[in-house]
Amino acid sequence: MSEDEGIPCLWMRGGTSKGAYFLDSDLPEDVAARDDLLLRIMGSPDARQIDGIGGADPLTSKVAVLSPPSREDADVDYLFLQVFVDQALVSDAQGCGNILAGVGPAAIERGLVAAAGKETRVRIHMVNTGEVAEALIATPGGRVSYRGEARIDGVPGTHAAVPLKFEGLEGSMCGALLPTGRAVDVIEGVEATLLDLGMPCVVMRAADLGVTGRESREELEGNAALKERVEAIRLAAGPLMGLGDVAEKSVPKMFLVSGPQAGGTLNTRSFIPHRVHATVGVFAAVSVAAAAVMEGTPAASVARLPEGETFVIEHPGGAAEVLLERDAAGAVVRAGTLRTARKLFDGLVFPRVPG
Ligand code: NQM
Repeated sequence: MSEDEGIPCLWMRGGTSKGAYFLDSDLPEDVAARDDLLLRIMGSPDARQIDGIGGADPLTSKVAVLSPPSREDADVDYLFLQVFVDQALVSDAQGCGNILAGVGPAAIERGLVAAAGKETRVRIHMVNTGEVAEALIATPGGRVSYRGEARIDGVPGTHAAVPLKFEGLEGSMCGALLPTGRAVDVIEGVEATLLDLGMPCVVMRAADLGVTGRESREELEGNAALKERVEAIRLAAGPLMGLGDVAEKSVPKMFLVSGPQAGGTLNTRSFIPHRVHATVGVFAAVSVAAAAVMEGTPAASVARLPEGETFVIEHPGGAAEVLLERDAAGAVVRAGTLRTARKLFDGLVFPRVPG
């Protein structure tokens, strides 16, 4: 199909993010041509993304590319791409657990996966990091249903629940849960945990950076000195985590943690990495929860640990629950969370003409 005729696109909310879901077969095979097309579709680079469908926020400038499974233990392949808003950059150097919530429904909508009974289990190969996630999708009468009673903070109303389960997330992009071999490093004079349980993250005490950790997204984004310091720490952490030069990457995510404010495990604000997250990333929340159970870490020093497996990660829009199942030695063997997703629009997208 030529660009002038439009490209089939599903526009969906996945968790607390929003993105364009494509079939791989509808996009150019050449990666540079694909990325150029996605920039033009989203309207990047432009702070307002005015000539594209992106929402002028990293959380609404996301892409999922779906294709038939390349492994036997999966039903569908999912490649996540972050389309930068104000830079001509498309990055596959992270996954995304919020957009993941829309992958099962999108795969069924597009006929890549057949609905099977009232609920369809979809095993999703997350191509960016190599693991397989499992999602349970409501499919009464053989069609995806988005209606239901599940509520997640950061999204108005209730929707069908999309439970997600993960295994083997350690070192998803960094090769090890603790890529420096230590639970605490000191960077630019700040204690930090550099870890990767599905998402490379740097976890620091908000107080060590001169803030309470209860500030709004806008307040933190307006604090130029803080942003500069966080970015300096991020640029130093990237190579230590085996990620190389991260100047043009959207990882690691930078977490400021503080004590719980609403009865949860701990309170977070995250730079992803230049804007502040309106809520919290899924794999990022799993990683921060894991940092909280490591002795001596900044996260452990502020956390109120749960009795059971449910960790409540507070964020600017409320809280997200993540489940961590640990073995006798304390290592996380399984993780999970509950999200919702919704089909917003199904049609053809018309990219800006190049040049
Ligand atoms: O950590 C935003 C999101 C994310 C990532 C980001 C995510 C995750 O909320 O799994 O979901 O950190 O860029 O969509």
